[in-house]
Amino acid sequence: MVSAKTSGIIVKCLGGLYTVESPDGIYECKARGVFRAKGISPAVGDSVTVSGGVITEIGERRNFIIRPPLANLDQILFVVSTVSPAPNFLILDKFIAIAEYKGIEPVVVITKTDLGDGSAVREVYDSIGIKTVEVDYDDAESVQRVRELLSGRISAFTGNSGAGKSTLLNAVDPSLDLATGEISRKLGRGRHTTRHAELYKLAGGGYIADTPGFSTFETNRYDLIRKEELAACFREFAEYTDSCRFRDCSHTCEKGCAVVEAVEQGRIPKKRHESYCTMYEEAKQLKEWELK
Ligand SMILES: Nc1nc2c(ncn2[C@@H]2O[C@H](COP(=O)(O)OP(=O)(O)OP(=O)(O)O)[C@@H](O)[C@H]2O)c(=O)[nH]1
Ligand SMILES: [Mg+2]
Ligand SMILES: [Zn+2]
Repeated sequence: MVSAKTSGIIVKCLGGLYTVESPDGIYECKARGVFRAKGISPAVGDSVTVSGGVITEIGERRNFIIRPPLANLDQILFVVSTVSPAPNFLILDKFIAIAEYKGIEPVVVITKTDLGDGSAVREVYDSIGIKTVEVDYDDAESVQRVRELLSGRISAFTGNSGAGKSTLLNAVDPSLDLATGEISRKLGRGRHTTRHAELYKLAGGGYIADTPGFSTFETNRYDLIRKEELAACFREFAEYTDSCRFRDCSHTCEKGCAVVEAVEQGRIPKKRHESYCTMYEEAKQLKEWELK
């Protein structure tokens, strides 16, 4: 019954039409005109109230990513392949920093472990308390671990094109039947331009966003982090930043910097600090208007 009042979650948004999944069914809805007047647009992932086929209320957002527009993510799974493409720590750390900034749990998923060794990536993130999973398609248990991570939560997959995101999602839930390989890349570009995001309900509970992939360029243009806020996005720095000699320490190269010292002593992975320093330099170049 369309006229009844119900609440649910927006799973798809296309041309001003929203698909809302609620416990009593799926509704195709429009948004109340007043939202537009206030400059609010409902997004995939929003918890909403629907009445008479119209979205009348939007629940407060726990978090929001701009591109693709997704609200209320519990976690982002960063899919990294051991080879083709090879891992890029800087890009990975940029995405992880954005997730931390927004309070979304980052998880690192390592694929193509049959073609290369995933331990270098795994060790870095294990050591700083970020969850990692190595996927090996000859080991059903590893796919089961991903399934369990996704169960009951709203998640998004991201990572380089060709890293194996769709392959993994299909293994987790074969009913998704996502395109993989070359076909996917051709379709991917088309979908990319439409900025279309969609949440799929998983057989094991929970929702997963099939996104066209957050590209490198987008990290630089959207979701910028100020240099002063960057250290807080590197969780393993937290126990040291209060012990630096200077209060305005940038944690890049200062004398008496407790972070730099921890890097030298091997208590913070060197790779992570390198990413931090590069991002800090980039953040320094940002103009105020870019941070609006
Ligand atoms: N050997 C091996 N090949 C894999 C593995 N995972 C994925 N592949 C292959 O890698 C290619 C790319 O996989 P996709 O799942 O399409 O990658 P994707 O991340 O979804 O790529 P986009 O959709 O373009 O972003 C496909 O040919 C897969 O068969 C793996 O664990 N081992
Ligand atoms: Mg894909
Ligand atoms: Zn410092």
